[in-house]
Amino acid sequence: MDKDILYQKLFPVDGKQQVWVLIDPDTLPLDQLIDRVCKAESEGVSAILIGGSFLSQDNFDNTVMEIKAACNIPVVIFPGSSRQLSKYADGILFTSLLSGRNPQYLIGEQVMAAPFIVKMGLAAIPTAYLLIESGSATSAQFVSNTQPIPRTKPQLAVAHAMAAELFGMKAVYLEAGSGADMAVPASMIRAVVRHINIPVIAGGGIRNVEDAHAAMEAGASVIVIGTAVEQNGLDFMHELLSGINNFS
Ligand code: 1GP
Repeated sequence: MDKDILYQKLFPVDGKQQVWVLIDPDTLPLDQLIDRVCKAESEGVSAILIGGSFLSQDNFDNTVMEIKAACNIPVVIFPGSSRQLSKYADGILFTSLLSGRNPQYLIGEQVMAAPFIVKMGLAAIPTAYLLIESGSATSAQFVSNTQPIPRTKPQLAVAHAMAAELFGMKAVYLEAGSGADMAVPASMIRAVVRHINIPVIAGGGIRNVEDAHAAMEAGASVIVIGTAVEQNGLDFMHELLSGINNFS
C-alpha cells in the first residue's frame, strides 16, 4: 500500500480516534487468530498490528499472509525485531526504541531490516517507541534490555516525543508493554499530546473500557488492545467501540 494512503487510513485527517488490535502470532492457533481479526473488523477496529517482542514461531510470513487475506482493514507489522517482516503486510511501524539507550533497538535492528523493507516495497511509518514504567517488568523491557521512562516523569516522555518529532518521525507510541500491570498514565498521554503535532498511540495494559476511555480522553489518536482481546474476546471490543463515538 502507498505510504501516504496507509498513513491516512491509520490517522484520519478528521481526527477520529481509532482502536487497533494487536495480534501476537504466538498466542493462538492461526484459525483462531483469523476469527478474532474478522470479528474485530466487523466491530469497527480500524487496523491490525501483528508482531511481538518475543516470537517463537517461525512462520511469520505465512501468518501475515493469511490474516491479510481474511480482512479488509490495514494489517501493519509491529516488529519486535528485524526478522518480523512480510511482503504481505500493508506496511510496518518502523519503530525506534527512543526511550532506551540500547543501540540494537535504537538503530541496529532497523539497519538490518531496511534493505528488506525497501525490497519488499513495504510502507514504513517512522514511529518513536517509548516504553513507560508499568509495574512488573514486561517482555518488551526484558528483551530490549532498556529502562522504561518512570511513570511519574511525564516531562521525560514529552522530551523524547519532541525529539521524535524533530527527527521527522510520524507518530509516537507510548507503550506500557503487552500485559502490563498498569496502562500508560492518562496525565502522561495528555502532556505528550499537548506538546507535539504528530499522532500519539497508547497501548499496553488497557484491559477495560475505563482504561481505554481514559487514554482517549487524554487525547491519544489511537489505542492498541492485545491481551484483553486474547483473554476476553470481542465482547470487550464491542463495549468499547460502541461507546467510542462519544470521544471522537
Ligand atoms: C503491546 O500495546 C500493545 O505492544 C498491547 O498491549 O497486550 O497489554 O493490550 P496489551
